[in-house]
Amino acid sequence: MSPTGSSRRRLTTAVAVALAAACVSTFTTGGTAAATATTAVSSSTTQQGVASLLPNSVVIGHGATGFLTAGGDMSGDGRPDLLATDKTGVLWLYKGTGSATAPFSKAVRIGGGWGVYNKITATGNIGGGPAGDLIARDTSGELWLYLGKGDGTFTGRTRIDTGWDWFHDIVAVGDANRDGRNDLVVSHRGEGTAGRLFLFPGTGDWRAPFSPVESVLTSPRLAQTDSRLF
Ligand SMILES: [Ca+2]
Ligand SMILES: [Ca+2]
Repeated sequence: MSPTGSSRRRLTTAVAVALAAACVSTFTTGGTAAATATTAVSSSTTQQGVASLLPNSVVIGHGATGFLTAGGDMSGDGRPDLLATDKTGVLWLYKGTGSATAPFSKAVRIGGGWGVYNKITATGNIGGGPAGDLIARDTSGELWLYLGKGDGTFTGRTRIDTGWDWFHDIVAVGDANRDGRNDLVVSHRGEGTAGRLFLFPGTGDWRAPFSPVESVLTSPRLAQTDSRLF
């Protein structure tokens, strides 16, 4: 079912805000994973004072050459964590500490074999389990769910869909439609002049984690070959 015009505008705004909020980390070239604390420049003396106390960037690790994703608490301590893969396909967990100067603990090895995926996204709790979950797409377009156990590890994977190689980007945006459950936004560049943006509303049920897809936006910008959501 397609959203109405007004609801589509609200949804598009919510998605845009959520996407901006999701972009809290950068993945730099040269094999360095760096978390960047965004510093807003303000004319407010108070805000300037606070901003002066914050670091511009904190290097948290080296050698991550695959995926870097954040967006959920995988360890069950209430603080968001970071996940990264290395060139050998090993997945590493960086537990959030809540400290601006040392925001993540030393990497903990989760396991190997993650090199079969061409997209890994930390979705937060999307399956109704005790902690943040992972969505991963393999090279044949199958989509897999890893339920977080709450101790930094995950259950065995569950295949939740096929044909997801049609999408170029898969981004966890939190609760974009404000129903209390986390969602996914995906894009398709299209074969013509306009690409499309879709919302997969979360259900909170790992056995069927998404409601039917909703078309959110059609735009020529999404058709550009260098366009990326994240
Ligand atoms: Ca955590
Ligand atoms: Ca939702």
